[in-house]
Amino acid sequence: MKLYSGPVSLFSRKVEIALREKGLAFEQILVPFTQTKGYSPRNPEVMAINPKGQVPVIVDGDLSLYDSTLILEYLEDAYPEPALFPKAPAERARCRLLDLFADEVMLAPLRFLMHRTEPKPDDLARRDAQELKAREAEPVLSGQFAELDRKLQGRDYLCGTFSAADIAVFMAVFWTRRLGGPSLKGHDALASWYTRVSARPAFAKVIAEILAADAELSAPVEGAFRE
Ligand SMILES: N[C@@H](CCC(=O)N[C@@H](CS)C(=O)NCC(=O)O)C(=O)O
Repeated sequence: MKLYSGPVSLFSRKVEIALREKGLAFEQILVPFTQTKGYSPRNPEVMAINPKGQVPVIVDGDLSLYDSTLILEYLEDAYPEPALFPKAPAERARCRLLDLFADEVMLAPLRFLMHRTEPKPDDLARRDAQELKAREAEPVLSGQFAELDRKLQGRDYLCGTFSAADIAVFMAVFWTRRLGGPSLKGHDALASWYTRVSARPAFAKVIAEILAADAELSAPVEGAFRE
Protein backbone atom coordinates (compact mmCIF):
# COMPACT_ATOMS: atom_id res chain seq x y z
CA MET A 1 0.00 0.00 0.00
CA LYS A 2 1.16 3.56 -0.71
CA LEU A 3 0.29 6.56 1.49
CA TYR A 4 0.81 10.05 0.08
CA SER A 5 1.25 12.18 3.13
CA GLY A 6 2.45 15.58 4.30
CA PRO A 7 5.09 15.98 7.01
CA VAL A 8 2.77 18.15 9.13
CA SER A 9 -0.56 17.12 7.62
CA LEU A 10 -3.10 16.42 10.37
CA PHE A 11 -5.27 14.22 8.14
CA SER A 12 -2.39 12.25 6.61
CA ARG A 13 -0.97 11.57 10.05
CA LYS A 14 -4.43 10.39 11.14
CA VAL A 15 -4.33 7.75 8.36
CA GLU A 16 -0.74 6.83 9.23
CA ILE A 17 -1.80 6.10 12.83
CA ALA A 18 -4.68 3.89 11.60
CA LEU A 19 -2.33 1.94 9.30
CA ARG A 20 0.13 1.43 12.16
CA GLU A 21 -2.63 0.46 14.62
CA LYS A 22 -3.78 -2.17 12.12
CA GLY A 23 -0.22 -3.40 11.63
CA LEU A 24 -0.37 -2.79 7.85
CA ALA A 25 2.82 -2.32 5.85
CA PHE A 26 2.88 0.83 3.70
CA GLU A 27 5.22 2.98 1.71
CA GLN A 28 5.02 6.61 2.80
CA ILE A 29 5.49 9.23 0.10
CA LEU A 30 5.94 12.68 1.62
CA VAL A 31 4.72 15.37 -0.79
CA PRO A 32 6.51 18.75 -0.91
CA PHE A 33 5.41 21.17 1.81
CA THR A 34 6.80 24.40 3.24
CA GLN A 35 5.27 26.86 5.70
CA THR A 36 5.57 29.67 3.14
CA LYS A 37 4.38 27.94 -0.04
CA GLY A 38 2.14 25.23 1.43
CA TYR A 39 1.63 22.17 -0.80
CA SER A 40 3.43 23.56 -3.81
CA PRO A 41 4.48 22.20 -6.21
CA ARG A 42 1.63 19.69 -6.10
CA ASN A 43 2.50 16.03 -6.30
CA PRO A 44 1.33 14.80 -9.77
CA GLU A 45 0.07 11.40 -8.49
CA VAL A 46 -2.01 13.13 -5.80
CA MET A 47 -3.39 15.52 -8.42
CA ALA A 48 -4.32 12.59 -10.67
CA ILE A 49 -6.18 10.78 -7.86
CA ASN A 50 -7.71 13.57 -5.78
CA PRO A 51 -9.57 16.36 -7.61
CA LYS A 52 -9.08 18.46 -4.45
CA GLY A 53 -5.30 18.00 -4.75
CA GLN A 54 -5.11 17.20 -1.03
CA VAL A 55 -3.33 14.57 1.02
CA PRO A 56 -3.88 11.94 2.36
CA VAL A 57 -4.23 9.67 -0.65
CA ILE A 58 -3.77 5.90 -0.54
CA VAL A 59 -3.21 3.38 -3.30
CA ASP A 60 -3.99 -0.23 -2.39
CA GLY A 61 -3.71 -2.57 -5.39
CA ASP A 62 -5.98 -1.10 -8.05
CA LEU A 63 -7.88 1.11 -5.59
CA SER A 64 -6.96 4.79 -5.17
CA LEU A 65 -8.70 6.74 -2.40
CA TYR A 66 -8.65 10.16 -0.81
CA ASP A 67 -10.18 11.67 2.33
CA SER A 68 -8.96 10.41 5.71
CA THR A 69 -12.40 9.34 6.96
CA LEU A 70 -13.18 7.37 3.81
CA ILE A 71 -9.73 5.79 3.97
CA LEU A 72 -10.23 4.67 7.60
CA GLU A 73 -13.59 3.14 6.68
CA TYR A 74 -12.02 1.31 3.72
CA LEU A 75 -9.18 0.01 5.91
CA GLU A 76 -11.77 -1.33 8.37
CA ASP A 77 -13.68 -3.14 5.59
CA ALA A 78 -10.59 -4.53 3.89
CA TYR A 79 -8.53 -5.31 7.01
CA PRO A 80 -11.08 -5.82 9.81
CA GLU A 81 -8.65 -6.96 12.52
CA PRO A 82 -7.78 -5.31 14.83
CA ALA A 83 -11.09 -3.44 14.64
CA LEU A 84 -11.11 0.35 14.73
CA PHE A 85 -14.90 0.71 14.71
CA PRO A 86 -17.49 -0.85 17.06
CA LYS A 87 -19.68 -3.53 15.43
CA ALA A 88 -23.11 -2.49 16.76
CA PRO A 89 -24.77 0.02 14.37
CA ALA A 90 -25.56 2.69 16.99
CA GLU A 91 -22.08 2.52 18.57
CA ARG A 92 -20.52 2.56 15.11
CA ALA A 93 -22.55 5.65 14.17
CA ARG A 94 -21.50 7.39 17.45
CA CYS A 95 -17.88 6.62 16.63
CA ARG A 96 -18.26 8.11 13.12
CA LEU A 97 -19.95 11.17 14.60
CA LEU A 98 -16.91 11.75 16.84
CA ASP A 99 -14.65 11.46 13.79
CA LEU A 100 -16.79 14.14 12.12
CA PHE A 101 -16.75 16.24 15.32
CA ALA A 102 -12.94 16.20 15.25
CA ASP A 103 -12.45 16.68 11.50
CA GLU A 104 -15.12 19.29 10.90
CA VAL A 105 -16.42 20.81 14.14
CA MET A 106 -13.06 21.13 15.95
CA LEU A 107 -11.27 22.01 12.73
CA ALA A 108 -13.41 25.15 12.34
CA PRO A 109 -11.82 27.05 15.30
CA LEU A 110 -8.51 25.19 14.93
CA ARG A 111 -7.99 26.69 11.48
CA PHE A 112 -7.64 30.11 13.09
CA LEU A 113 -4.50 28.96 14.94
CA MET A 114 -2.73 27.54 11.89
CA HIS A 115 -0.80 30.69 10.95
CA ARG A 116 1.26 30.25 14.12
CA THR A 117 3.69 27.75 12.56
CA GLU A 118 4.32 30.10 9.62
CA PRO A 119 7.17 32.63 9.70
CA LYS A 120 6.04 36.08 10.91
CA PRO A 121 4.86 38.09 7.85
CA ASP A 122 6.43 41.47 7.06
CA ASP A 123 2.94 42.91 7.35
CA LEU A 124 2.60 42.84 11.15
CA ALA A 125 -0.94 44.24 11.03
CA ARG A 126 -1.93 41.08 9.17
CA ARG A 127 -0.42 38.92 11.92
CA ASP A 128 -2.24 40.97 14.58
CA ALA A 129 -5.54 40.43 12.75
CA GLN A 130 -4.82 36.66 12.55
CA GLU A 131 -4.02 36.57 16.27
CA LEU A 132 -7.24 38.38 17.09
CA LYS A 133 -9.18 35.63 15.33
CA ALA A 134 -7.07 32.97 17.08
CA ARG A 135 -7.88 34.46 20.49
CA GLU A 136 -11.59 34.32 19.63
CA ALA A 137 -11.24 30.67 18.57
CA GLU A 138 -9.43 29.53 21.73
CA PRO A 139 -12.47 29.64 24.07
CA VAL A 140 -14.41 27.63 21.48
CA LEU A 141 -11.68 24.96 21.60
CA SER A 142 -11.73 25.07 25.43
CA GLY A 143 -15.49 24.46 25.32
CA GLN A 144 -14.90 21.48 23.02
CA PHE A 145 -12.28 20.13 25.44
CA ALA A 146 -14.88 20.39 28.23
CA GLU A 147 -17.39 18.47 26.08
CA LEU A 148 -14.84 15.72 25.36
CA ASP A 149 -13.92 15.62 29.05
CA ARG A 150 -17.58 14.95 29.90
CA LYS A 151 -17.74 12.15 27.30
CA LEU A 152 -14.62 10.54 28.79
CA GLN A 153 -15.84 10.50 32.41
CA GLY A 154 -15.53 6.92 33.68
CA ARG A 155 -14.20 5.51 30.38
CA ASP A 156 -10.73 4.86 28.96
CA TYR A 157 -11.68 5.52 25.32
CA LEU A 158 -14.32 7.60 23.55
CA CYS A 159 -16.33 4.63 22.23
CA GLY A 160 -15.62 2.24 25.11
CA THR A 161 -12.75 0.36 23.48
CA PHE A 162 -10.03 2.04 21.40
CA SER A 163 -11.42 3.19 18.04
CA ALA A 164 -11.08 5.48 15.03
CA ALA A 165 -12.81 8.17 17.14
CA ASP A 166 -9.78 8.23 19.47
CA ILE A 167 -7.48 8.67 16.48
CA ALA A 168 -9.43 11.57 14.94
CA VAL A 169 -10.11 13.36 18.23
CA PHE A 170 -6.53 12.87 19.40
CA MET A 171 -5.27 14.54 16.22
CA ALA A 172 -7.52 17.57 16.77
CA VAL A 173 -6.49 17.88 20.45
CA PHE A 174 -2.80 17.33 19.65
CA TRP A 175 -2.98 19.93 16.85
CA THR A 176 -4.62 22.43 19.20
CA ARG A 177 -1.80 21.95 21.72
CA ARG A 178 0.87 22.05 19.00
CA LEU A 179 -0.51 25.41 17.87
CA GLY A 180 -0.39 26.96 21.37
CA GLY A 181 -4.13 26.54 22.02
CA PRO A 182 -5.78 25.93 25.39
CA SER A 183 -4.23 23.51 27.88
CA LEU A 184 -5.87 20.36 29.22
CA LYS A 185 -5.80 21.76 32.76
CA GLY A 186 -9.06 21.19 34.61
CA HIS A 187 -10.09 18.48 32.12
CA ASP A 188 -8.75 15.51 34.07
CA ALA A 189 -10.50 12.72 32.13
CA LEU A 190 -9.40 14.26 28.80
CA ALA A 191 -5.83 14.72 30.10
CA SER A 192 -5.61 11.06 31.28
CA TRP A 193 -7.02 9.86 27.96
CA TYR A 194 -4.51 12.05 26.07
CA THR A 195 -1.60 10.52 28.05
CA ARG A 196 -2.99 6.99 27.57
CA VAL A 197 -3.45 7.41 23.80
CA SER A 198 -0.08 9.18 23.27
CA ALA A 199 1.69 6.17 24.81
CA ARG A 200 0.38 3.74 22.15
CA PRO A 201 3.33 2.88 19.86
CA ALA A 202 1.55 4.06 16.68
CA PHE A 203 0.82 7.45 18.22
CA ALA A 204 4.26 7.81 19.85
CA LYS A 205 5.93 7.19 16.49
CA VAL A 206 3.74 9.64 14.59
CA ILE A 207 4.03 12.32 17.30
CA ALA A 208 7.84 12.01 17.15
CA GLU A 209 7.74 12.34 13.33
CA ILE A 210 5.56 15.47 13.51
CA LEU A 211 7.78 17.10 16.13
CA ALA A 212 10.88 16.31 14.03
CA ALA A 213 9.19 17.79 10.95
CA ASP A 214 8.21 20.91 12.93
CA ALA A 215 11.81 21.36 14.11
CA GLU A 216 12.84 21.45 10.45
CA LEU A 217 9.92 23.29 8.84
CA SER A 218 7.90 25.34 11.29
CA ALA A 219 8.31 28.53 13.27
CA PRO A 220 8.41 27.95 17.04
CA VAL A 221 4.95 28.44 18.56
CA GLU A 222 4.61 30.37 21.80
CA GLY A 223 2.70 28.31 24.38
CA ALA A 224 2.83 25.09 22.37
CA PHE A 225 1.97 22.07 24.55
CA ARG A 226 1.35 24.34 27.55
CA GLU A 227 0.54 22.46 30.78
N1 LIG B 1 -11.28 16.09 4.57
C1 LIG B 1 -9.95 15.80 4.08
C2 LIG B 1 -9.06 17.00 4.34
C3 LIG B 1 -7.68 16.84 3.72
C4 LIG B 1 -6.84 18.09 3.90
O1 LIG B 1 -7.32 19.15 4.31
N2 LIG B 1 -5.54 17.95 3.57
C5 LIG B 1 -4.62 19.05 3.71
C6 LIG B 1 -3.39 18.65 4.49
S1 LIG B 1 -3.83 18.19 6.14
C7 LIG B 1 -4.16 19.46 2.31
O2 LIG B 1 -3.77 18.64 1.51
N3 LIG B 1 -4.21 20.77 2.06
C8 LIG B 1 -3.83 21.36 0.83
C9 LIG B 1 -4.98 22.05 0.16
O3 LIG B 1 -6.09 22.08 0.72
O4 LIG B 1 -4.77 22.60 -0.91
C10 LIG B 1 -9.43 14.53 4.76
O5 LIG B 1 -9.95 14.16 5.82
O6 LIG B 1 -8.55 13.87 4.19
